[in-house]
Amino acid sequence: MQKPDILMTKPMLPVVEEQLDEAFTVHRLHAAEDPDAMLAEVGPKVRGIALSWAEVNDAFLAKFPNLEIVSSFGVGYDHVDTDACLRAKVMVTHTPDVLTDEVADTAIGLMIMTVRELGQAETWLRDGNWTKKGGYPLSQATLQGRTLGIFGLGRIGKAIAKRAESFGLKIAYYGRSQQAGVDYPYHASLVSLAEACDTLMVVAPGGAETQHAVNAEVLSALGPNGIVINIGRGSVIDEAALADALESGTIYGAGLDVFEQEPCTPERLMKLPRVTLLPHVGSASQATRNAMGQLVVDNLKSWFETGKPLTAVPEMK
Ligand code: 8YV
Repeated sequence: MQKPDILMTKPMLPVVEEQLDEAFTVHRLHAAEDPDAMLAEVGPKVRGIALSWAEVNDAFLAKFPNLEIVSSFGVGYDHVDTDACLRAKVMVTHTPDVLTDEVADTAIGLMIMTVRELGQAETWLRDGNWTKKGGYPLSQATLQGRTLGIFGLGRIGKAIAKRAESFGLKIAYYGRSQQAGVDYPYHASLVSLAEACDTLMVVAPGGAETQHAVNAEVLSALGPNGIVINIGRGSVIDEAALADALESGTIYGAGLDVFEQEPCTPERLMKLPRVTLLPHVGSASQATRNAMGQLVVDNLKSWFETGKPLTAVPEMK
């Protein structure tokens, strides 16, 4: 039987590429000398896409008249216009669950790093300041007694909440709606959540609905003891408003794993002392990334073998 033709938009992990090559005829967009010419030639043959970090919209879909499925790497899929995919009758899958614990672990690590300035303390030691100048200055913030406001209590948000409970933090949340069976106090607006907490954990997905949801008003409601952690998407925070709030002392500090224009990190944030910045490493262990990649492969195989995906995005169900 002829192998289905699929397109890969960027290089993927070796374990993924090996399996895709075995099951499919793979066209590598990133390796094409002339991507437009390549798409014109293979576009009509392509039935599936193994997607990482490419935008899928009407114009992109128009190049693939016989496309059946976009199998996207990552749990977030704000780069995929699902309405356009529904119109084009293209299935979209993502890679939930397999990264939940890893991202939650990273979120807690980033929160503690930020509150207790652990990255800055390590730099102090590495720069020889411990011997030259003495101990690192006492952190003016502590984790103890904090209230964690979670923006986006989905799978990852809940895993973060579970961990934070064991640290003795009080927890509250905001999301599109109050969740049945969840005992944490619910706030119907982000400003109300920010008023009620001093540590705002952003786990919300990107996209138009959450664009710049964390704005100057929310930051002002968080207050001078406030710390913002973002492990979701950079677009959810108005970065200029965040830099203003940090510079003016409107809030205390921030820990960011995601940014508006990755891989660029704003100079203003880089200069601030109580800010911890990570290069989008939330899910970035070999084991977890392999598991995510495996799900990209398994969704494609399942689709072409049974006509059903394993982990369709909610809009498809
Ligand atoms: C990955 C992520 O960094 O799953 C997501 O939505 O943001 C991360 O796990 C990304 O998807 C792939 O590079």
